[in-house]
Amino acid sequence: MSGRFITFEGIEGVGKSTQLEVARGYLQQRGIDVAVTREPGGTPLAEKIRALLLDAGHTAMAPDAELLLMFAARAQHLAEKILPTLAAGRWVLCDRFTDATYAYQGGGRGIGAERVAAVEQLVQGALRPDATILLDAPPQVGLARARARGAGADRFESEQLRFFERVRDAYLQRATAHAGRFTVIDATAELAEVSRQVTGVLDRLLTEQ
Ligand code: Z5A
Repeated sequence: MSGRFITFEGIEGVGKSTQLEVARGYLQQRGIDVAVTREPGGTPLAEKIRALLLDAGHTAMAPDAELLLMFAARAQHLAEKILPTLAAGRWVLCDRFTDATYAYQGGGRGIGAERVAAVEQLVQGALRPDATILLDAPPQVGLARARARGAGADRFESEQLRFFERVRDAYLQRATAHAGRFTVIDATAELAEVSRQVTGVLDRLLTEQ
């Protein structure tokens, strides 16, 4: 049996990494073999592309170069990790995937969904996540949480609030357009409540097994 592919999405600081760990623990307790990974990145080559993408010194990166680097990293990640892991019957929990490209490059950078869809088709064919959890919060909330950690801002984190508002709008449009795959969770809620809703999504997937 092939595994399930679950992605976690949302703007910066909404709690994706936190909830990925909650999901990992919950599934492992139920005997599910889980692999946790992230985008851009997840393999040595894709992590090198990630470093190029996040480097705040690359101020002149063209939007199409950013789009293609995201998908170059994704192509490697799919070939080397995601597809073999699913084929081995393991579940993959991924911190961001192509919905992030629709949101950040399509919405935030203004490239538009059609250009993103063209490259998605080239790189992924029909592959889509089985379920996507969108942690939704106003950008002010996510940015405040992320900045409280005190690390320096990368190339995306250096963007203005308006950029993150466009990203959030694009995510919510994706969730409406693909309502069967997405679950939108209010990420401003208490941690325990967000976790309860995340594990509810996992329970649904487990009963479909
Ligand atoms: N990017 C892109 O443009 N296009 C693409 O296709 C892809 C990515 C795949 C790297 O992302 C950048 O790549 C990203 C978009 C771009 N840049 N941005 N922005 P990343 O995923 O590596 O980085 P990130 O989104 O900045 O992750 P993050 O800052 O680590 O956020 P998070 O994982 O969502 O949050 P967290 O670390 O779990 O939580 C943040 C803090 O909030 C932490 O102290 C928690 O304890 C706290 N927290 C979490 N939940 C709660 C609740 N419910 N209440 C209170 N406090 C909470």
